[in-house]
Amino acid sequence: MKSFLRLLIIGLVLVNLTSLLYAQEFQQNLLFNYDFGARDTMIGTPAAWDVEDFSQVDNKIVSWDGDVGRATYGSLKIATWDPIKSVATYAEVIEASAGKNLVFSIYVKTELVKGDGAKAKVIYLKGDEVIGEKVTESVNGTSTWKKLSITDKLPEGITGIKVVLEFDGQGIAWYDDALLLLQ
Ligand SMILES: [Ca+2]
Repeated sequence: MKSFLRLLIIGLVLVNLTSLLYAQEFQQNLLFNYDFGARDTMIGTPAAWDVEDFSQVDNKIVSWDGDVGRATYGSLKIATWDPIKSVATYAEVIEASAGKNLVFSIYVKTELVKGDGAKAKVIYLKGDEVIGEKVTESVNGTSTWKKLSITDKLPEGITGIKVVLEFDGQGIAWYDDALLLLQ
């Protein structure tokens, strides 16, 4: 009985340790609706991602796609026959401080995209002032889900980070599974 109790306690400690490690590994993503699973029912675009040119939402150029997704259903879709520039910004500025290591990634899928294509960037802010930015590579043509990444050390003076998705060209592009870690 005594040894059973001891095993039980060791077991409980191990379970706690594992869930702690799990939590540390998986709860650092600073973006809400990073998997684009949630749709803003009023507007019809992915929740927490603001489309800069609202006429693109009205014209169904930028939308939430419930059928296409990378790991889970839901993505942000841009579909246009005419060449356009489109910008979708994450709804919040993420608090940041100098010296931390930034890891950002997002997956992009494209179909018959001409022009510069789909990319993402992080903009560094000091209050409202822009003090720098890092841009991912661009994806055009036809491509299955491709991971775009940025790693960087945050500069002096930084107070916040803006995450931006950009599209420049024509064709169809989907964005999914965004990740932002500050370590
Ligand atoms: Ca998804």
